[in-house]
Amino acid sequence: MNREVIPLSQLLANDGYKKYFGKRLSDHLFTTFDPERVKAIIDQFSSNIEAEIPKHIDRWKGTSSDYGNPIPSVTFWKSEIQNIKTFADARPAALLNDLKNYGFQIPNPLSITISPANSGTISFNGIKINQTLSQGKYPENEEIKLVAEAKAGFDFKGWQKLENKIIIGKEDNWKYDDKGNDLLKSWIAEDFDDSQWSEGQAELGYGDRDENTIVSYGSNSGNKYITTYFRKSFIVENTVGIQSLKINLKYDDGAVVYINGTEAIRRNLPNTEITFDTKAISSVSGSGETVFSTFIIDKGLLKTGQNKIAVEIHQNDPGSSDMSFDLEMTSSVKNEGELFSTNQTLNFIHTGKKI
Ligand SMILES: [Ca+2]
Ligand SMILES: [Ca+2]
Repeated sequence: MNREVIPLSQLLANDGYKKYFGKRLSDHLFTTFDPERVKAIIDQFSSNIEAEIPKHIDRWKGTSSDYGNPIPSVTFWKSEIQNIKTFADARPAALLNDLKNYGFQIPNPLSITISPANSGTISFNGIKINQTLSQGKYPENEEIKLVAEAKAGFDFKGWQKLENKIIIGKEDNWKYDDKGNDLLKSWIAEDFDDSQWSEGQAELGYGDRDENTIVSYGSNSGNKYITTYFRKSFIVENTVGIQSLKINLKYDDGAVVYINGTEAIRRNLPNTEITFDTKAISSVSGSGETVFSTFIIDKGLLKTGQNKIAVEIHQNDPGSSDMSFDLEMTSSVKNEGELFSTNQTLNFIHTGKKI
């Protein structure tokens, strides 16, 4: 065991400390280590140094040191950043699961929205939340204390219950084109005619034996189609009252998601124009193959009535053994009516029920 770990493991033998440590860890996983926050910081820091990377690749080419080999290419550098983001997505769930071994109960979903956006902050068990929407999990039956603070120009009105509505469920049916054709941009449009496309239940893909629908990669397993296209119509009864919109996406290896013709998510693909032969930056492997990554989406992309969603999944290599796609879309909806509480401080036990 590492020397550094010994004091912690001995402290954890104390029940009071174990309880304190697990609770504090859960607090930070919901706030400080919220994947959306962490990924935004990773993006910010990587964009700060991106312009310098080619110079450093050039400078250290062919050298070696005890620290390891130099970065071989910009693509490699980007794939390493992608790996950190995948880790950030998966880490809170892994740690919360581990807390069950320390006497904590199962983690339950928890979502907190500040409405309207940027009107204030919420302190969550003493840790300040600035972002409009915090979504994650917290161990069941633990105490949570929220304190709302309005920014200058706003007044605190109260706490209101939000209801989570599933707009598109996991394992739903999708139209798909797995012919390896270059569809250019027409297929993204709302009014594109996909009546001739195949249809099947998600997960769609091949190679992992967890698919409900196996799609084609062509006739050559060493030279598979890079891109497979997916589309779906869905109904939103009323956009009024929607506070936030979220997509949980399972993708292997890269994905772009369009809602009503507008790009809403791009993941593991270059920031340049995407064509049918654009390869994903890196391969998705390990836990990244089974987890759904969460994306907060601009709710303004939805409209009341019929909506269209279009998704392109890109392989990172024509020899890649697997391809996966599934998607869930959920919204947080405000119920009209009474406020839950008008006290700025709200204490409650996280039972897993909505508040
Ligand atoms: Ca793959
Ligand atoms: Ca799969």
